[in-house]
Amino acid sequence: MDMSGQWHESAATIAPRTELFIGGAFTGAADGATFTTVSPRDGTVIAEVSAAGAHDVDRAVAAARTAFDDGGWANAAPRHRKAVLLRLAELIRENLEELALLETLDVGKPIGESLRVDVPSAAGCFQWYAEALDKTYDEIAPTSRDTLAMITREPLGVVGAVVPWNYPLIITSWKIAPALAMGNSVVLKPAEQSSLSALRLAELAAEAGVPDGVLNVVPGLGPVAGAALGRHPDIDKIAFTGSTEVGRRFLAYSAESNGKQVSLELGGKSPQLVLADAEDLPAVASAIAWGIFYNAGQTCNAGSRLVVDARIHDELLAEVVKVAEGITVGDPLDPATEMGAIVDAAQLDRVLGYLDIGRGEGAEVVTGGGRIRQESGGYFVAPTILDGVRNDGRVGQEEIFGPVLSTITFTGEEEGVRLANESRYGLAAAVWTSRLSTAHRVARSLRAGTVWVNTFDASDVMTPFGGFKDSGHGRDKSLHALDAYSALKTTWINL
Ligand code: TXE
Repeated sequence: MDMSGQWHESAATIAPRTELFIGGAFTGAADGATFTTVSPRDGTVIAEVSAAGAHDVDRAVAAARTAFDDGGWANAAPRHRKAVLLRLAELIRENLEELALLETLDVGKPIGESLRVDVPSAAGCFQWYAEALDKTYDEIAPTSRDTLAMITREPLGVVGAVVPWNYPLIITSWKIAPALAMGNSVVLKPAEQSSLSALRLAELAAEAGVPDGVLNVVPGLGPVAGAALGRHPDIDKIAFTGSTEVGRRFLAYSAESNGKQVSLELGGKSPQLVLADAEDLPAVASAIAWGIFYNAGQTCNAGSRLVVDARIHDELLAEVVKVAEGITVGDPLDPATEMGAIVDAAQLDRVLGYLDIGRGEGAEVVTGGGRIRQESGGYFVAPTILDGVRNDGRVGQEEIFGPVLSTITFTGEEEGVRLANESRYGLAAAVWTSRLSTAHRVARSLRAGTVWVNTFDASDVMTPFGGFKDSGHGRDKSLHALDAYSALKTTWINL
């Protein structure tokens, strides 16, 4: 049976939520503004989505503040918030197919991945923070016996979450699950390419028992709705994932407004450092290929630089090419598809532009190298491998955010580590070696928030994720994220 038929049918009949979600209800923008959301799988319009203006952001922040001050969520027993967030995790799982379809239609990722990875990870994230929140204790300082000094965590208040389109549900859950767990109210702005799953999520949160106004969603354009959140005087914290350029704007918005906290998870140019003694090159090659071609390279920690010792360059690259050429690029609604579309026409142009820049810099296109499946109307790029890339050139340094692997060659561990670190980014890095001491030594030398040894992309909600250098600061996931959504209060008591 052709399973894609079933998904095409569902896609034809799905009726996504398209309005702003403020104070527990869907509502249009005050001025009636909308923007068009297009499916990158075929270039067709999915829906017109309400575009929040500054006035709508004000309404959402006011609803969030009122709900926070009301205390129904912030002051509820942790056990109560836990039950609600567990119910939300369950509702996400019960609506797996609908959420997966929204995600795939909106951003063009393969339906199999939305079903197996994106939706279950989001549910798992809510579940994990729900389970954690009534096991988190406060502290008493070891002061003298005639005083008691309690150190307690309190919610920050109103949190603004501004997220990108590459993993809409997952990255949203990384922000709002710990924020809600700690008792904050949230105003979420999804990326303009990917508002649909966020709006459905808000509805499910309400169904789970999140009180009106505690979670608001304001789709809209970055420079309008995103900037209004960044500059809002009544938001206590912005949690942002996106480009380095926009991330820095949020620091400026904060400085210009109320000095709100800002946490930034930004871009990357993660090296796959393969030393000459790496074992099992076919397995290494598979990890390298999927480390860049998964989600069509639109992953902040994508292993976009293959930094390989000259002694194994030819053998390894041949294996990576084999994997790349075996990847099924196709209709994201077809369950057999392994790599889907680039999110929109602008991003497609950006990726193709980098391929021209690479050629201009003297890189050799070993496989791929351009747009494919153009007849579908969608935005597809072939898995592409560039060889002979200069680490200090543009394709060696800049985040392409597409299915393009840049190969850089070195000789000896020292040069390899130096090249791996010669990047403005520091989100993630991997080292492949068969020697234990080398693995530890190199892992210590790599300047990145996550280092993988003989693996790539291992991740779990229980481990922190975030960057060094221009990849930002602050960490998503793990118990450490609870600190990012709470403030410490010290209370002294005279005994
Ligand atoms: O990101 P933006 P874009 C990188 C990647 C990609 C490039 C551009 O290299 O090619 O960024 O992608 C909101 N004020 N990453 O343009 O613009 C926007 O609406 C306030 C890496 O999509 O940073 C969206 O919600 N907000 C990254 C969010 O910022 C603004 C994931 C992210 O969009 C704004 C995505 C403004 N002036 C892109 N302009 C990662 N780290 O995973 C935009 N926004």
